[in-house]
Amino acid sequence: MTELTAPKSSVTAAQFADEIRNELKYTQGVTPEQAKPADVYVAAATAVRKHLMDSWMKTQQDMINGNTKAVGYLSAEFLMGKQLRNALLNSGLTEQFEAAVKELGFDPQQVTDAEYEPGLGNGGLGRLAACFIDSLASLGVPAFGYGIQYRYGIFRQEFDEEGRQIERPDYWLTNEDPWGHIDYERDQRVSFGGEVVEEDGKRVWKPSWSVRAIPVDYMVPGYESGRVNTLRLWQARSYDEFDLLTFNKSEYLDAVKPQVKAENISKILYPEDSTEVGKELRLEQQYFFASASIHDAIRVFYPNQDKPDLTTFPDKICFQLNDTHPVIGIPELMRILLDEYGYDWDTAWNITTKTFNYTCHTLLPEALEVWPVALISKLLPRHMEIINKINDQFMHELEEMTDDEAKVERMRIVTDGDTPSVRMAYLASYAGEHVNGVAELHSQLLKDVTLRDFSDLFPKKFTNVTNGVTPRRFMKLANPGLSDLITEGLGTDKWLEDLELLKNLEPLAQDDEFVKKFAQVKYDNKIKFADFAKREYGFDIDSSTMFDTMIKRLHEYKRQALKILEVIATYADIKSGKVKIEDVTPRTVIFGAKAAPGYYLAKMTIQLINNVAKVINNDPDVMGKLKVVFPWNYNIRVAQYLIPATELDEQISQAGKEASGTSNMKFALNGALTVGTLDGANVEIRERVGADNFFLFGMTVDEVEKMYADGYDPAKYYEADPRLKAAIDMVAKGTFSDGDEDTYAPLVSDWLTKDWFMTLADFTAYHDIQSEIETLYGDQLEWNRKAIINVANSGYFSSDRSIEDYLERVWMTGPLK
Ligand code: Z2T
Repeated sequence: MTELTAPKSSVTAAQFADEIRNELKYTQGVTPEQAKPADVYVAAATAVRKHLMDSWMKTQQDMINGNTKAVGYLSAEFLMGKQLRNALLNSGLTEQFEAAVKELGFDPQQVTDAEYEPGLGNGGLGRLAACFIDSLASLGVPAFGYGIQYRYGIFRQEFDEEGRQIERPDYWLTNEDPWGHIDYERDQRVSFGGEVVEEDGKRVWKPSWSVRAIPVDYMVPGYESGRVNTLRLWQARSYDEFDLLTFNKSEYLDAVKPQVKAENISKILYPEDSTEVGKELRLEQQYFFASASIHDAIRVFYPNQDKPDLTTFPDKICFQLNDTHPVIGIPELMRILLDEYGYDWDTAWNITTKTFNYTCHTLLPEALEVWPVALISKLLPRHMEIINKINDQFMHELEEMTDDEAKVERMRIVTDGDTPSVRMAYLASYAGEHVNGVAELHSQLLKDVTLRDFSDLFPKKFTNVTNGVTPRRFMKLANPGLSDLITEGLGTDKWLEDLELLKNLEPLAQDDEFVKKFAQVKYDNKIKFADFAKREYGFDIDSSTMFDTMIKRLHEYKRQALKILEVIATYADIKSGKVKIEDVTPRTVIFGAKAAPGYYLAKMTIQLINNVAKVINNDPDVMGKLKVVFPWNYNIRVAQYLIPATELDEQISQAGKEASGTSNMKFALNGALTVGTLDGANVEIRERVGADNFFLFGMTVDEVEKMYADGYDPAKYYEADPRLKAAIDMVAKGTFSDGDEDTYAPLVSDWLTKDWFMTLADFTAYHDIQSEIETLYGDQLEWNRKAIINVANSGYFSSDRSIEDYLERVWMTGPLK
């Protein structure tokens, strides 16, 4: 007989209920009768954590004693989402939990709702880190995630009366966090400032202030692997010495200043996604977690050794730099080896260059981190010396390699000029053993454009690892209906560990019975989302309409403007009578997006979408055929409801701008069809699911480049397409601002005169593809066949596959033996 459900823990529901009662009493101090759902949540979390404890301890032991190189995933962001359901799934306790909670008189849904979602990331990059540590644990690879335990995560988004975004602090630790545990006495001192002096012919750093980095550990349970890895997030605290020092000078109020300064380091996540913010505090954060993590790895792998042989360090662990945020770790490891352990430069360099690898997540020049030499010198003077020396060494090496002086000059890690600066991507590309992009097209463009000189001279460094997503959270947990249907269709649930097995679903796309079941699952998910949206937001959504979704950070390059302009154009067609209301395919257009608080045009786009919604949703002429909804505060929880309910997925960035995208993968795996450009991982998704099962439109990278070169004039497109003109005119004339023509003037002016991401140039093609979409949608059987083919061919986009690629191409390690 085939096994249809994941192996369970041998614990019975009754035993688990007792464990919860026990935690209610001894942790929460309440009786089951007094308990609130939040108490039951904390109790269940504490209980499940105990179930994971033996595996966690054994994994740590095996990691230290075994001979398998570990991975340290250094990331400023880990966007984990809620933990309870994931921990239950991976420990085989889901059914026991459901039964136990009901026995105690509670609704499991209410209990899991009581968990506050940790939002320690901005978007794709942070969620990728979370998917990767899930896959590392599931594959049994010894690994640490290293990051920052921010006190405030990504802001909570609200909309005001005018539809504008309001940011509220996300004080996520107000409630109990049963998952994070301080690892006492494993703290690290991280120092800043001061000067470097010459002592006995050696350079010695005399910092002026230090903070305590306290590790808070989170268990990362693997699915069916028996392994539990660690996510170690550092919290900044002050040392008591500081107030004593100041206190002695009897400056009472000043006494707490150093504390405040120290604790500020882990206070808040910077809310910018793919835009650089050259703030001092941000560099402090980066150094804080990079330094603490590297020291921690030395402590873990060379326990109780005063004079460890660190030439073996690259055999113990390799660090993956998740974008440039932790790149200051490179000069930090050099400093540790040179100054703390007394190695000579060449030995230190040899160790360091075998230890780090770098993943780049962008192509936008404005997103590449550059730190002024003056700032680094002030904050980390010894590191600046080391970076300068690395730069000198690099320049010499380059002069040996090439006669092209202009090229050597272009490749400087430390630039000269008015504001000498350090290019962190260049530092990482020189010192890192491997450099990778996050999708085929992105990696190619890195080699051809962004890091071209580097790839010319060091071609072997460069590789691609296409992103992936964890099927445990984004299929099994988010979409139990589809998961059960897949398991039924395949006769096994092994696909959750080997997602390529989905391929065997492909024949079922021709089985009408199966297709109908699939359609029913999708419909049920739409109802579930509509209920959720009613409960949480008060929206009235008609589940018989097409669910058309665009969820991602709000960015000009992602082109939410293209989507909303198309909606407006359709509305204009309805108002003018050009389109008969009977001929409109009923759609619910759903947006989810946060804008960086200082990103003016992005915030204005949010305001526009909200006001388009207000007008269209309330216009009787539309008869509910077209509806725009914008659930505020889009996060992992919303994603888990929305992605399984979506039928049409919007991936409409300007070609060459989206490094990969990962929601595109989640949508394909949950049976949505994608309308998209040839950008990021869309290219690979389309290759796999087939051109017939993907709605392609828009300019290619080459066409975009040519248009920039020839000079782009958006006004030409405005004049040429009457629908586009009508839509922009509506915005300009105040249809969505109570007649006020100023409200969106900056946006309109940008569209007509700049339009850097060529929204207007792609508008007509985007509209044309809509009729194809609607024709197909009219044939539900065909639509769902194509959706199944999408699911069947997207197994490649499991983050397990991404991790296997990293193991083979970058880390050169594998599972623990
Ligand atoms: C981010 O989420 C991404 C790139 C960044 O470049 C920064 C952040 Cl915070 C510095 C995204 C990419 O935009 C997206 O295409 C990609 O799928 C994701 O990282 C994961 O690689």
